[in-house]
Amino acid sequence: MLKPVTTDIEALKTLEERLRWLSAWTIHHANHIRPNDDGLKVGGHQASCASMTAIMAALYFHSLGPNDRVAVKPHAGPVLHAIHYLLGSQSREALENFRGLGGAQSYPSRTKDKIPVDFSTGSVGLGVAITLFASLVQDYLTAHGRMNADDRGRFVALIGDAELDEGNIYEAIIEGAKHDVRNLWWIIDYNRQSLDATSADRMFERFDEIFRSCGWRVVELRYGKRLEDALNANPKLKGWFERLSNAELSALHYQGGAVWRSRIEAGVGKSAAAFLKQHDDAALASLFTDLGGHCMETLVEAFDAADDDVPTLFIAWTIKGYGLPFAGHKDNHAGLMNPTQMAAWREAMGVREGHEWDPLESVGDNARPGAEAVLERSRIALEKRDRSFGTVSVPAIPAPTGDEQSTQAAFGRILLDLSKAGGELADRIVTTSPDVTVSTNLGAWVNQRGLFRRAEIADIFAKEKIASTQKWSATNKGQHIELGIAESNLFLMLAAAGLSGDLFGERLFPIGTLYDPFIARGLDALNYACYQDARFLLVATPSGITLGPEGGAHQSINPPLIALGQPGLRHYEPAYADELAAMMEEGFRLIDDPDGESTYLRLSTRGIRQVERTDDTWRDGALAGGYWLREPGPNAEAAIVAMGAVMPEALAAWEELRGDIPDLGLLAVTSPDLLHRGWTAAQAARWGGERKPSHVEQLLSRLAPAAGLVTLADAAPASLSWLGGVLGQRVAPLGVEKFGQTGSLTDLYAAYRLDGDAITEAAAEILLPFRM
Ligand SMILES: Cc1ncc(C[n+]2csc(CCOP(=O)(O)OP(=O)(O)O)c2C)c(N)n1
Ligand SMILES: [Mg+2]
Repeated sequence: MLKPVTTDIEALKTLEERLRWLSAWTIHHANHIRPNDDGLKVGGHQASCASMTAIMAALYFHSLGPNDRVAVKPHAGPVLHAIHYLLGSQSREALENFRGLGGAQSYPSRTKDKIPVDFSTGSVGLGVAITLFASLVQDYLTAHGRMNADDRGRFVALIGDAELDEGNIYEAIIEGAKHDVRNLWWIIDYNRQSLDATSADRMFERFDEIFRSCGWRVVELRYGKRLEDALNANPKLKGWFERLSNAELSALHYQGGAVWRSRIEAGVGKSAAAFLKQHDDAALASLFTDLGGHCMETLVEAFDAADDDVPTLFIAWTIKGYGLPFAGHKDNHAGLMNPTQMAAWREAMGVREGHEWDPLESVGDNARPGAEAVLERSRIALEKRDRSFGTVSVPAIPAPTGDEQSTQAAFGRILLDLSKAGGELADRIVTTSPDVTVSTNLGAWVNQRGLFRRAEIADIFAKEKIASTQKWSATNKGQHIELGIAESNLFLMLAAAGLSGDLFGERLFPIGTLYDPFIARGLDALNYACYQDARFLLVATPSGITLGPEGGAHQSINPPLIALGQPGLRHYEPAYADELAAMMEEGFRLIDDPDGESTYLRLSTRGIRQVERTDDTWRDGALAGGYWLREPGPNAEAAIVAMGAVMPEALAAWEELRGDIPDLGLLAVTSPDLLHRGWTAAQAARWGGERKPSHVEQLLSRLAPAAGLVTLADAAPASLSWLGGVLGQRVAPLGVEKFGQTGSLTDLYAAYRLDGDAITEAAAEILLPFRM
């Protein structure tokens, strides 16, 4: 890691003040100065920023090197922007447009902000945990010889103390302990306030124990130098101070010197008399704000001391709203200084009116060269490496052969074939699963490519010659990262591995597998991964009531609807193995395409008879969201529209009904998501004068204008029922609306109306207007 030649504490303090000013001013400007045409509160968090300006100054202007990556506490976004403003990498225009369209984002965003943001944050806890998985990806890349060990960086999370209530943090550190993660610094802005109020005292010291037991070093920065000296000189005062509850302490910080004095007199008595005599009220208030997270010497010393790769938790005591009029007030989370308070503070900071945006305004001639030198040094230290990471060619993926196949088995087969064939793509695939590796058919791939662990782990069962189809030894060359059952971790792992090109200059092709209903378990982390534009394949299998005897707790209903509303994630639901092969090829291509996205494959364990293909014309349609599996005739009054594992029922019904409905068509939908997107995009384009119909419009216009659609999906019927809105056709939607249960396929399809009888009845219903 690149370190500055000298440590200039005074310059860092100067820069800390500038960060506190600029972050508060950016928020103030957006709320009180910029014209506001809709009357909505713009907002921002001046107190949350002031809480960690010293920590961030010490970090960015002293400790960070070019390979280090940081997840910034969401509400300290304006401090990150101020840092880049001082470094010259953020424009005044973006700051003036903070929280406006195209301006600096409220919470750091990799995709929307113009400054380099390593990890987006916003949903508290997730930004913290992703750093752990990014460190694991770094270890993976170095072990695989894709990254030079000297280029390894440190992953830093700047954490609000209330974020420690988020369970995903503990799920992550438990997984991290198993994988012996390193090069992590998690720094808690321990201001003991959350959004609503001051935090509960009962957790004090518990966090240390939790982290220590997961192998972390815990460094508590409770006192600054001045306060530490004063308290050490007076043990009674120290004892009294340390017994104050979070609420009492915050209230005192808000109330100020006179109240500190009377409380100390009452609580400590005579032995504090000399101490109180030496300090006037202002000095008292200032002394007690000298907590570890505000003391530059303390911070720099602590960061310098942690120069190994042991994962380290810093608990830096701070005051929420440090230096601002509402410091310590329990209601200050979204509090904004009013113009009068801001003007008074501006005066106190020595900022001239009209010069509020000047980067080094109020920095005297003596201090300026030092501050400029530190900034210059930091600019060099933070310069990002060139991250162009080339492209990987995706080979054609042949469909597995076999008259009867399930999409889940075909998935396992495709990966096995890819592994055997070898090549660049196969070598860059990294698979991961939360304890469902075997049951999602990743087993054969893992047997070929092995589990990844930094330190080798022997397969005891194999060593003892106990028969098993599954090899379970791990080496640092393995390509499967096994996770415990914590689906949130799966998505954070996919997010980190899916950003590896940008973070490390090496593209990986991550594939995560889980059971379809448990997407809901990690949904926020999935959304978080997509929000950052991480690229991966998500293979959710098995799905739906087609799971039969497994029962309702494992039978998913609504994931296709989730996918329909999830940006950055393309849903494909194949019925046949050749469709799946085409979709995986497309999914891999999309991972590497700058304008691509991630892909969600919803698969099934139901073995179904494969269709005979006479040509390849189905392929483009399947990749675009649907194709006519049985072409409609010229005057089709109806079509069956089916998706995924229920295709045999649709085909059988088509055979049976086409005597009565001669032009009946069967539309295989492979992605409601893509069809819907294409539909709305075509409408938007028509608004702009372009008249090209969308894929779904082209498909459905093959039917008579008043034709009816029977839609069929092993999922919420709304996944397909919207198709009626495209050309105004009648729809009889079949699908699953109640929780599933155990049963044979025949029984369940009959009970949930996914069988031939249900299709016939539904067809009769939609044909009624024609036939009356
Ligand atoms: C998952 C999630 N839930 C709720 C929120 C709303 N929220 C934003 S900040 C916050 C509390 C922040 O407290 P803390 O982490 O201690 O930060 P600080 O005191 O430094 O502002 C809450 C509840 C959120 N951003 N994300
Ligand atoms: Mg807090």
